[in-house]
Amino acid sequence: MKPQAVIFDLDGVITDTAHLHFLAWRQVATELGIGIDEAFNDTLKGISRPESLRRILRHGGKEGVFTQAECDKIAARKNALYVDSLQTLTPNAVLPGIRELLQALRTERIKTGLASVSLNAPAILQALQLTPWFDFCADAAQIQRSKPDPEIFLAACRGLDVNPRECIGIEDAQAGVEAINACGMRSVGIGVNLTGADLLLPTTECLTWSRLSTFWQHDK
Ligand code: B16
Ligand code: MG
Repeated sequence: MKPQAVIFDLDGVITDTAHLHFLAWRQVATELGIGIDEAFNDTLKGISRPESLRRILRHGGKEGVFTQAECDKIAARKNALYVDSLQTLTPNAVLPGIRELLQALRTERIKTGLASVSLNAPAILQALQLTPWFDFCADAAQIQRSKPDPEIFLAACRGLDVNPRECIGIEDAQAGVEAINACGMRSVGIGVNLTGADLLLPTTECLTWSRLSTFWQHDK
């Protein structure tokens, strides 16, 4: 028995753009007189851009200080800084083991999907030269709710025409693991500080088809 599809998160699973998000948010936050560090940035993983800004303002005690139009402008400025930093992204930035896994899934005829809430996901896949390896990428622009809501994973399942219960989801963020679990998929967490994942692997290097296949057959 094999899963019908494997659905990937982008940031932290396929490539590590979390640091680039951090640098852009830190610059914008500093301009607003708010300090953020990498530990705080970890809590923004898998969280949409507007919701990330809300959390940063709350963190800095500035919730409700800015109008919606001002918030939109701040978020746009962060995105401009972030998009600029994406110019440094090349195919070398694909995390270890990911290309091999995508190759193995194609050989096994298992569908592949992307469930990223990043509006920049298509450009990132393009820069990594990974676009042709995905059968369907859920469109973050159509999503109303950020992870931990399962909406983005369910959209990926719909686009792939698969049953969530027959799929594996891979995530590096706590909110993402909760989103996978909430739609009945089997969850694989990447990292050490995650709770609730059906399978927890320390790095993407351990993310082989052989490991996923054993997990699917024995832990399902
Ligand atoms: P953007 P994922 C998420 O990507 C990031 O983890 C999160 O930090 C970011 O705020 C969010 O995308 C939105 O990204 O500003 O580019 O639209 O983990 O769901 O792949
Ligand atoms: Mg992530």
